[in-house]
Amino acid sequence: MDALYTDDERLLAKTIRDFAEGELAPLAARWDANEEFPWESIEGLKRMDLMGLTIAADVGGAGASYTEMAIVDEEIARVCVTTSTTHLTHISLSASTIDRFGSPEQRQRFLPAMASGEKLGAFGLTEPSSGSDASDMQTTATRKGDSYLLNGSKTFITNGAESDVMVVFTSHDRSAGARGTTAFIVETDAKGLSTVPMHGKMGIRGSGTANVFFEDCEVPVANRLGEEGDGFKIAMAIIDSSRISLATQSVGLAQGAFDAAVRYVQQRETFGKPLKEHQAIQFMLADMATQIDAARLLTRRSAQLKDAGHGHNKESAMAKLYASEAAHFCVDKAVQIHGGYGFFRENPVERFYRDQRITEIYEGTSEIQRMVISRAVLRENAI
Ligand code: COS
Repeated sequence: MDALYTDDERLLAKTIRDFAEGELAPLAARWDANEEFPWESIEGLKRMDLMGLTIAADVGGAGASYTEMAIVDEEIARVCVTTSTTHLTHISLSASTIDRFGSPEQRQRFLPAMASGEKLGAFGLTEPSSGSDASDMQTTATRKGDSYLLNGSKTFITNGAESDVMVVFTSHDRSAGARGTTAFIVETDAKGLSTVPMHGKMGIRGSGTANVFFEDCEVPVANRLGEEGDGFKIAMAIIDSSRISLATQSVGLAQGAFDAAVRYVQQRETFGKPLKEHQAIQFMLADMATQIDAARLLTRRSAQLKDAGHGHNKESAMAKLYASEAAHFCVDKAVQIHGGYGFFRENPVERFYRDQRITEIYEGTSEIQRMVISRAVLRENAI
């Protein structure tokens, strides 16, 4: 794969790898053990000019393509999945929605501070009773003069309690289903908005996850994204591209687990020879390497389609589905190769094993990806 990269892409990967290994790797275990939000990593990401990575240049971002994002965020996830989740939520879900669907005034008002990292973004879609069935929202928005009053709650919101800016999806007309949804940019210091951090996650334990409550939370009409009724389509379009980011995360963490396994098999001996000389181990490495490359190629294809302005609904779902399941395979084998040592907290593969599990659940479960892919396939082949 590396041979297919351009010189610039190779340099980008090396720069981010040095940053991630130097600044994120030493702290990743502490963030995980203490369920501590990775503020130090945000400082590093700001200094590396990564908080505005894919945000357009006219509002202060780096204007990077999704192909470049896939290189950068693979290197981050290879070392720290917590940082990757925090970063990708900020750029690929929150800022990206404002960048793509905000008015010129909204883009100028919110994006420069998000691109510099001064303001952190979150994305409020999931609710206690609507996850996969995303259009079944209970949070309401009621027009009152020049404002809307938001009432309801969101759950599992990444960066929820730490964010300054949250894109929030609501229903202004529950009888209209998906067509009755409306999106807003909400500043998290707004009166009537409160957050309660959620603790006790299996993995990505340093990333912030929160319940968010709205009680007559007043949001100006000027903060509405698009028109009333545009909300669900905005959410779906953003999730389509954000799935490329999540596929990237899975490739990165699978690569991290693989690299640890490859190091270990060359050091550890059993039955009088290094692990690497046992065929059972060699076959595991071969399957891991093949799945990682296939996942990376699917991810790169979906990024290239997006960068070229083509539809990528099916392809990003395929990348996310395959990469997250390949990551499942790889973390499992990495722990198996490490034997008892892989079962202990001091070993990064133990953390990758726990961090991986959410990749098959968030941004659409594997079952939702299969639903999206099969719908597209049947649409393309309709008779
Ligand atoms: N891009 C743009 N518009 C889309 C779209 C997409 N990818 N997918 C659907 N739409 C539009 C449809 O065209 C339809 O519009 P019309 O009413 O004008 O025809 C509308 O949205 C409703 O579409 P559909 O009937 O297909 O919606 P469903 O309720 O069947 O749901 C799934 C579709 C299951 C794909 C959707 O709910 C989903 O992706 N759920 C998972 C959500 C998720 O990932 N949650 C995790 C948290 S995200 S942080």
